[in-house]
Amino acid sequence: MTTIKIKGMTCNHCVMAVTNALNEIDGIKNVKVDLAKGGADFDEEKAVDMDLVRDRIKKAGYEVV
Ligand SMILES: [Cu+2]
Repeated sequence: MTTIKIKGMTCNHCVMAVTNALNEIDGIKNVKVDLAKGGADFDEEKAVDMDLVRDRIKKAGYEVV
């Protein structure tokens, strides 16, 4: 399991936006975004490029820290 910290999430809409952004990335499965912790957990079915993850989260309006 991979855990990332995400800055900028304030409500369940943000959780959904981040969840969708992660789910769209090839190789990422079992996404769980935690608003209280300000982070996300996911499994990598195959190696995932963290720069891509950062980029997609940023496009959704948030920041991986
Ligand atoms: Cu929100």
